[in-house]
Formats: sequence, C-alpha cells, structure tokens
Amino acid sequence: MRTALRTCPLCDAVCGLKLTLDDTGRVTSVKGDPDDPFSKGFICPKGASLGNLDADPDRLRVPLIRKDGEWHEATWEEAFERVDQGLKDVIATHGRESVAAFFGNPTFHTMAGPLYRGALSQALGTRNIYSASTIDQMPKHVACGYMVGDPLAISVPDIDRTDFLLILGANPVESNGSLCSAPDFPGRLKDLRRRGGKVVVVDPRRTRTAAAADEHLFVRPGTDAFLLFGMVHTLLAEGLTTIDIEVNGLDELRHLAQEFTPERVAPVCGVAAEDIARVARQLAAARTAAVYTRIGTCTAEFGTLNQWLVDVLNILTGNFDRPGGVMFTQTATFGPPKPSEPYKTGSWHSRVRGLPESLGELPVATLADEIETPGEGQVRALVAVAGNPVVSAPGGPRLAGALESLDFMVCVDPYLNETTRYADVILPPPRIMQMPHYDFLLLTVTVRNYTRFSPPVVPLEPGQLSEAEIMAKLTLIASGAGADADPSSLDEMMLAGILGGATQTPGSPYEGMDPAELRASLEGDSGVELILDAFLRLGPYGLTLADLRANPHGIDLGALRPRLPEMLFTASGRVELAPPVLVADVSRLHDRLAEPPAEMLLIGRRQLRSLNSWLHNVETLVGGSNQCTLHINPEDVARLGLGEHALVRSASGELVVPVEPNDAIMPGVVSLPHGWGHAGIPQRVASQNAGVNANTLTDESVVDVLSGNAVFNGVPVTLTPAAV
Ligand SMILES: Nc1nc2c(c(=O)[nH]1)N[C@H]1C(S)=C(S)[C@@H](COP(=O)(O)OP(=O)(O)OC[C@H]3O[C@@H](n4cnc5c(=O)[nH]c(N)nc54)[C@H](O)[C@@H]3O)O[C@H]1N2
Ligand SMILES: Nc1nc2c(c(=O)[nH]1)N[C@H]1C(S)=C(S)[C@@H](COP(=O)(O)OP(=O)(O)OC[C@H]3O[C@@H](n4cnc5c(=O)[nH]c(N)nc54)[C@H](O)[C@@H]3O)O[C@H]1N2
Ligand code: SF4
Ligand SMILES: [Mo]
Repeated sequence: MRTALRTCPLCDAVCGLKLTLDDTGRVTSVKGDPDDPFSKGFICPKGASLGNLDADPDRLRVPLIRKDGEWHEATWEEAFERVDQGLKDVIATHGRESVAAFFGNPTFHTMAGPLYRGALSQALGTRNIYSASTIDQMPKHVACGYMVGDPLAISVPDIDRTDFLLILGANPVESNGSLCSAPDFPGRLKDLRRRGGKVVVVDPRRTRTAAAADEHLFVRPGTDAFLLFGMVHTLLAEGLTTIDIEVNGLDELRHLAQEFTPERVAPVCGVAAEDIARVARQLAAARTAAVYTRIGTCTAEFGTLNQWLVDVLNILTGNFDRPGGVMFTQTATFGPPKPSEPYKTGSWHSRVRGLPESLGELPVATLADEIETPGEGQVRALVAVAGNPVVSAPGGPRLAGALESLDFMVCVDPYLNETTRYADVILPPPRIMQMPHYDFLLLTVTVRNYTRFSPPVVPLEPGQLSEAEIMAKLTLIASGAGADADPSSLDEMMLAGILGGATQTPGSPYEGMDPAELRASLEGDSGVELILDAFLRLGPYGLTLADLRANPHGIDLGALRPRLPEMLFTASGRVELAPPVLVADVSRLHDRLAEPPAEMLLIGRRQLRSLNSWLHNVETLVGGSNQCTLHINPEDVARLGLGEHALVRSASGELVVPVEPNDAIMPGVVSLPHGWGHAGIPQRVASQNAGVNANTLTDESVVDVLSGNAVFNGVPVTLTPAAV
C-alpha cells in the first residue's frame, strides 16, 4: 500500500486528490487532498470514482485496427504504419484539405492536448480543424476577442470576494464550474452568502445552484440577450453606471439599448419587467458584483451577444477587472503569443455553408456537411483525438453516417465507443494514473492564482506509449516523416522553438542567452515535462518544475489582481463596448422581438455523476438519479396527456424518451441530458445504461451566427404520448 497525490483530470475544478494504491498499482481509495491550498479536500462523486475509471476493464490497452469490419489488436508499429498509409493515400488522391481533425473536451485537460494540438493541425496542413470549442465556449472567445482584443482573455468571477453574484445559464453546484476553475463551487457559494453576499440565478430550471441561491428567476430558453439588454437599458436610463476603465462605444451602446426596455423584453424572455429592472439596480448598488454565465447562454442562438452583454454589465457597473468583480487570472506558465493584429473571425470560411473560422477552427455543426458534400476539398479522412462527436455534436446520428463513409479515420481514445467504432485505427492513451498532469488551460481561469503539477502515479509499461508520444507520432506522420520517426525529435523541435523565441524576445528572462545552454538546464522526465519546465521558467512567477515537484499539494499564488491595461489588445487601446461585428448581429435580435415563441423548447441538463459522454461505463456513476430522462413540468404532462414515455420531435429528428415530471422546470420547457445513447458498443456497463442521444434532436443547421457555435438550448420541439 502507498499513497500518491494528483490533480483530478475530469472537470474544470482541478481538485487535488489523495490516492491509495496497492502493490499492483491499483487504486484502492480516492479522497480529496486536504492540504491542497485551493481545493482543501473537496471531492465529488466523479473524482471519488477515478480509481474505477482508471481500472475499467473495457479501456483499450493496445491499438486496434479494423479490417473487413472486424477489430484486431495490433502492435504500435503496425498501427502507425496503417495510419501512415491511410493518411498518405487520402492526401495523395484528394489533397491535404480532405483531412479533418477533431479535438474533444479531454484535450483541454491532458498535457498532450494543449501542447500538440497546434503542431498536429499544422502538420496536417488543412483548414478543416474542429474542436469541442464550437459545441461549447466559442461565443465567449469571440466576444472577448472583439471587446478586449484577445479571444483568450477570459475573465472569471471573483467569487471569494464578491458581494453579489448573478449566474445565468450555469449550474456550478452540479458542473463544478466551467471557464471558472473553483474547486468546491458549492462551498464557495455558501461562503459568499454567509458573509452577507447575494446570489441570483437565471435559469429555465430551478437547479441545485438556484436552490442554493437567494433568488431564482425562470427565463425562456434562448432569450437571455433580451433580458441582458433590458438590464443594460435600465442601468443607462437610470444613470446607474460607474464605468472606471477606459472604454469606447458607450453612445452606440446607449443607442442600441434604447429599444430593449424591460417592458418590451419581458414577454419575450418570460421574466417580469420589474424583476429585470430590480436585478439591474441590485447589481449597480452592490459594493462589488459579478455576472457569470456558461453553457446555457453559450450554446444558444444568440451565444456571442449573450457573452458580450454579460461583460457589458460587468463594465457598466464598475466590476470589470476589479476585486469582487470579474478578473483575469495570472497563471504560472508563459502563454501563447499575444495578438499582433486586431482580432477577427472569418479568416476563412467553411466550404459548404460558408461559416466563419474562429480561433483557427471551423464549427463542428458543419463537419457532416463537409464530409457528405462532394467537390474539391471534401473531407475524406478524420483524425479524432479525445472526442465523441457522434454523441456530443448537434445532429449526432447524421454525423455517424458521415463518419462511416470516410476513406480513413484514426482516433486517439481509450474506448471503442459511438464515434471510434467508425475508425480504421484506435490508438489508446495510457491509464489515467500513468499520465503526468498539468492543467495548462484550466489554470488560466482559476479564481485564485494557483499551480500544481502531478507526476505519473504508475509508470508506463515497457513498449507502451504516452499520449504525448502518440500525438508526436501522428504529427510526424502527418508531416511526412514516416511511421518510424522518433517522437522525441518533435519535442526537441518544439523546445528549440520556445527557447529560441525567448532568447530573441526583448524583456524575456532569456533574452540574449544561448538556447543550447538553456535546453541543458531544463529538467523533466518526458518531453511534456521539459516543455512545462520551460514555460514555468518563462512565466511571471519564475517557478521551475522542481519547485512544483517540491510542493505536491499545489502552490497558492495569491488572490487575483487587476490586470488591465496589460490584457488589452484592441486597436483603440480601450475596452470596446460596441464592437461593430457584434452591433451588426443585434438586428437579428431585433427581428426576433416580433416572432412568437415556440410552444415547447428543449434544453440540456448536466448531471453530477456524468461527464459528457464517457463516464457511463463505471458502475458507481450510473443508475439511481443518474438516468437519461426528460424533465417536464407536470402542467405540460397533463396538458399534453403524456404517460411514461413521450415522442419528442424536432426539425432534425425524433426520440422516444422516459418522462420525468418535475416542477423545477419552467412550463413550456423540457430538459434532456446529453452524453447518453450508448447502444451498440462493447462497453458493458454503458450499454446496460444506454439512454438516448439528445443530439438526435439538436439541429446542426442552426448556429450562433457570429461564432458558428452549436445551439443546444432553446431547440423547438413537439411532444406526443408514446407507448413503449
Ligand atoms: N446536447 C448537448 N450536447 C453537448 C453539450 C450540451 O450541453 N448539450 N455540451 C457540449 C460540451 S460543453 C462539450 S465540452 C462536448 C464534449 O464532447 P466531446 O468533446 O466529444 O467530449 P466527450 O463526450 O467528453 O468525449 C470524450 C472522449 O475522449 C475520450 N477520452 C477520455 N479521456 C481521454 C484521454 O485522456 N485521452 C484521450 N485521447 N481521450 C480521452 C473518451 O473516451 C471520449 O471518447 O459536448 C457538447 N455536447
Ligand atoms: N457533473 C458534470 N460536470 C461537468 C460536465 C458534465 O457533463 N457533468 N461537463 C463539463 C463541461 S464540458 C462543461 S462545458 C461545464 C458546463 O458547466 P455549466 O454551464 O455550469 O453546466 P450546465 O449544467 O450545462 O448548466 C447550464 C445551465 O443552463 C440552463 N439553461 C439552459 N438553457 C438556458 C437558457 O436559454 N438561458 C439560461 N439562462 N439558462 C439556460 C440549464 O438549465 C443549466 O442549468 O460542465 C463541466 N462539468
Ligand atoms: S469536481 Fe471535478 S475536478 Fe473535482 S473531483 Fe469532481 S470531477 Fe474531479
Ligand atoms: Mo464543455
């Protein structure tokens, strides 16, 4: 028996864990690490099941190759040769543009994801790059890009110090937060209220977060932009603004907000005009306040306008980049280069639907179009890393058919699942316990400045590849170096690039130094650790990997500090309140004012013991309250004469689902969790708890126009009784 410490890699909360392992390397218990200065011993049921997930007998241990419809275990050499041949054939026949890549949610959580995604995309030489960002947070990037000039400059609510927290479209008591890393979010909300602060939640469901708040307001799905505009209107009309940063565009904003009076928007969003005005006044009156929003307003038809208006509220009330308001994290690592030109989307457009590129990628909502539509540039091959788009992307079943038609597909994934079943080759990453862990991305959105590194708990077996080595091999294959290229050669190239750049950058701690000498001074047991060491040394705290190893519970780097104007990259050098691209989209909102709402609207629902599509094969995480059911208000059940099951129809598909009457949901709204629909896969527990794929109903033809982001919330549906 021994104990080990590591960060939980599952969700954005980055909890520190304390593990017990037996002498075979099996995890026998998982507890919260009480000595982690950030998570202080917090753990959720998913983290507590990490040992079971790690030991899941259905996880793939060796590569699989599909031949004539049958799966065969293969050596790494055979698998990479097959990948080399498969990609070569497609590129030779159809060109590089015919290869697409998809990077799924776990690439935000692994070390290999953030470090090799760019290199692999570049080596593939295609503009058909897709990721979970366009089924998640792309509207946030676009809004930040146009407002502060940097799409990665995402502010987080300073929840430990705020006096008033307005939450729209997020349920952090169950999701544990997102684009806002705050372990024990529920405890932090309790503390907020204990010190006299207020929490208001706007959500079409009375969620566990709403139940833990001072006030909850139902909002009709998809209409937050109206509500937010109504609040902006109130602040401006009543002279309640206290702008204390340099801004541009206030007059334009005032002009735009004029028509969106609380009275005008109230019938659209279903929130009373007096409530809209009152919450706006409370926000202005609070000593400090923060408005926070996530999936409910991002994966929505006006996703980017929502993100923009949320920050407009933070700015108008003097809470942007202020303690107790929303603030920018100062992470320990040196980040990507800062923008050198004004931010814009649409550097290229998708071939079939003309949807704009943003952050170098295209919307997943159009991947099926790109595969199915013949012509120059048609996608014929896919490299999918840590993603299950058949379950997680809008119009999932259609995408399944499209994947089946590809000439070649390779997946990096530990499971044979709804998506990887269409691959020709599956390359499995090692067990979770065999991976080093550092949250390059999540540590940029922590509510305190904090850092923690976890070395692998269990070593790789002889001949086994790390995820970084798999990604490096794919990159080298894509660049034409062949199946037997040495993965460490890519790491050395990346290190040379990082160190070479730093020695030539004025003001860098490495300016004018010798890159070879610097390379020799780096420490780490693998390429990713060496790169991490370099990024830490170049980072704002001058830490080293050795420092992090010496502090295995993590290091608290202090409360967030104001960071403007250092974070600003707009052409004007001010924060833009009315960027022209966003302003132009207001006409779409304006048109919607006159349209009658659909009778029933579908929204999603995250469940405490699920994590998107891939934890349902763990016994301790399925069953009980974790079921794929349709939440519906009892009023609607009676009105529609529904029994135990309902047939739900949308513009893109239909499903028969178990009905779960629930008075916590607004009448006229139904909620179905995503991530289910596991029929026909070899995972033993998941296939017994299959559920249905919610993305059968979501419509890939409808996106947030500015970001191309998928719309999962506010999908018009009709319901009829169904017999099963
Ligand atoms: N209807 C609806 N759909 C949604 C959402 C919604 O709210 N409603 N939410 C959306 C959001 S926010 C997101 S982020 C997406 C997520 O959707 P995806 O990005 O597709 O991610 P997951 O469903 O989590 O699938 C993760 C895949 O990665 C694999 N995996 C797990 N760990 C590792 C690892 O360490 N390495 C590798 N290589 N693979 C690994 C898993 O086996 C699984 O196949 O779903 C979106 N889909
Ligand atoms: N347990 C668990 N935790 C997770 C995940 C998980 O699958 N399970 N997934 C992780 C991922 S990938 C992400 S991105 C985060 C997401 O983190 P959150 O955004 O906190 O997650 P959700 O539970 O989807 O919260 C969205 C809320 O928006 C509400 N909503 C729906 N439509 C609307 C609308 O039109 N307006 C408003 N105002 N509200 C609306 C929904 O009822 C729901 O309560 O969670 C992460 N953490
Ligand atoms: S809240 Fe997230 S990070 Fe913390 S233990 Fe649960 S799954 Fe892991
Ligand atoms: Mo997500």
